[in-house]
Amino acid sequence: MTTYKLNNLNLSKFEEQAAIPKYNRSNIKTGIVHVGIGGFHRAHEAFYTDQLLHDETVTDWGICGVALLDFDIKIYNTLKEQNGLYTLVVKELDGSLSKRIIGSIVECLYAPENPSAVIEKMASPEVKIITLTITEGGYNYNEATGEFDFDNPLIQHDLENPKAPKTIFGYLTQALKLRKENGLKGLTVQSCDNIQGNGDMTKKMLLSYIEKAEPELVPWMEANVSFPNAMVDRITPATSQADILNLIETTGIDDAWPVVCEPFKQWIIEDDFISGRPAWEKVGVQFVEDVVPFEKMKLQLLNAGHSVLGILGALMGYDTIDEAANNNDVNRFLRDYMRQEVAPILSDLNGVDLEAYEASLLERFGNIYIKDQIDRICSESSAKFPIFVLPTVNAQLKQEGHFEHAAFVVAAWAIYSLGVDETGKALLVKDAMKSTLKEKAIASKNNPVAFLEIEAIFGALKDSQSFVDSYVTAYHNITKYGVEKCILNINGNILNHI
Ligand code: CS2
Repeated sequence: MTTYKLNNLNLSKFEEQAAIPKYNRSNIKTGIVHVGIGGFHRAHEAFYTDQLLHDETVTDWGICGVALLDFDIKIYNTLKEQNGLYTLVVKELDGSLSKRIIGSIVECLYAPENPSAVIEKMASPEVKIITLTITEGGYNYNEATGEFDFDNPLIQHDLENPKAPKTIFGYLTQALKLRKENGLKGLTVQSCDNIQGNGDMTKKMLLSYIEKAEPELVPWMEANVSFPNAMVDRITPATSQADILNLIETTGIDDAWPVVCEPFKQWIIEDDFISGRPAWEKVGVQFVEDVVPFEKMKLQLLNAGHSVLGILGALMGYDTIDEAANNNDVNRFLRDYMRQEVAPILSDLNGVDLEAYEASLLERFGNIYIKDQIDRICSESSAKFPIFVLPTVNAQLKQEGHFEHAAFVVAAWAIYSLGVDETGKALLVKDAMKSTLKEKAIASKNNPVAFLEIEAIFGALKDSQSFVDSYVTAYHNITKYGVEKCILNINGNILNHI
C-alpha cells in the first residue's frame, strides 16, 4: 500500500481509509488554548470539538495546543509537522478499529522555546477558554498541608522570572495580568484532569499563587475568571509502536503519533463559562449544575479501580489492565472493593444506577483489545492515591466502616515501590516521588508503617490505629503468601486467619 505522511496536503488522500475533517480548517479561529496535548486531550476534548466544527456555522472554536514541559518537544514537533492533524483510532468492543483524523488543533506552541508567545496567545481577545490536562500532580497541591506548595523549585523559579515561567501558574498569572492591562474580558479556565472538584482546585491553587505573585490582580481574577468543575472520561492507553505500524499498514496513513482509545466517552461539565463556550452539547457533552457527585463516582470507582488493578496486577507480573481484570480473583476483589467500600460513601448521584456503572467499568477494564499498560496506570501513583483511593478510606474511617481492600492495596503499593514483582522481574516505577517511595518501601520491610509516614501522600493516616492494623496485616500476608493467595482469602473474609 502506498503510504503518505499525514499533513494538510495529503489529507484528502485518506478519505477512504478514515473519517477526515470536512470543514475548511483555514477558516477556523482559535477560541481555546489547551495546555497538555497528550493522548487524553486528543481522545477527548479535541475529538468532541472536531465533531462540532463539522457544523459549518462554528468557526470560532479551534484549539491552540500548548506543550508546556521540556519533554513535550516530541509531541509538539509531531503536531507541527502534521499541521496539527492526528489519527484517533477507536478500538471497538468487537476488536475492529474506527479511524478518524482530527482537525480541531489548528495551532501549536512550545512553551519552553517561546514563553511570551504562549502568554500572548492566552491573552488574545479571541481566546475565551483555557483548558488543562496537566496531570494530577500538576496542581501543586500538598496533601499534608492542604495548601499550594511554594517549596516547589519550579514555583520559586516562576516567582523570580515572571516573564519566562515554567509552570501553568506562572503562565496563567501573566496571561490574566495582560488581559486586564489590555482591558479585555476575562475567560474560563477549565481543568480536564482527574481531580475531585477540579475547577475549585484550579481556582484555589491559582489564587494562592496570584496572591503571592501579583496580589493586585486578585479582585480582577475573582470577577472575571470562571472555573467550572468537570468529569472527563475515556480510557486512552499510551500509543505503542504496534499501533503506529498497524495504522500505516492497514491505511497508508503515516502518522508519527496517532492516539488509541476505547469507544466509551463521557464529559460532564458545570455550565459556568464566563465568556461563552462551544455548543458542545450538540456532540454529546452533558452540562449540569453540579458535577461533584459524578466526579466522585468516576474518581473513586474508575480511577481507583484502575489503581487497584494496576498495583495488584503489577505485583502479580501482568503487563496490561485487561489481564488483571480477567483474573477471576482480582476481578472479585475489585467488585467487593467497589461494593463494600466505595459505594456506601458516594452521595446522591441524581438517579445514576451505581450497580450498572460498576458493571460497565468491569467490562471496560476487561476489554482485551485496549491493552492499557499497567505501567501507565501505576505511574505517578503518589499523585493518584490521595485523589482516587484515600478519600474512600478517610470517609470509611469516619463512619467506622470497611476499608480492608483499600488497606490491602496500599500495602501492595508499598511492596510494589521496592521495584520488583512477585516473579522477580524489575518494575518500572515512574513517579515524581520515586526516591522517597523507595526509601520508605525499604524501611517498611522492618516496619511497614514507614510507608504511611509519607505525609504529603497519606496526611495523618498513620495515626489511625484501625487502618494501620489492617494495612500491616495485609503487608505481612502479601510478603509471605503473595497477592493471589491473599485475595482468595480476603474475598472469603478470612484474611486475618491465614
Ligand atoms: C487512569 C486514567 O491515569 C490513570 O490512572 O485511571 O488515565 C483513566 O484511564 C482515565 O481517567 C479514563 O477516563
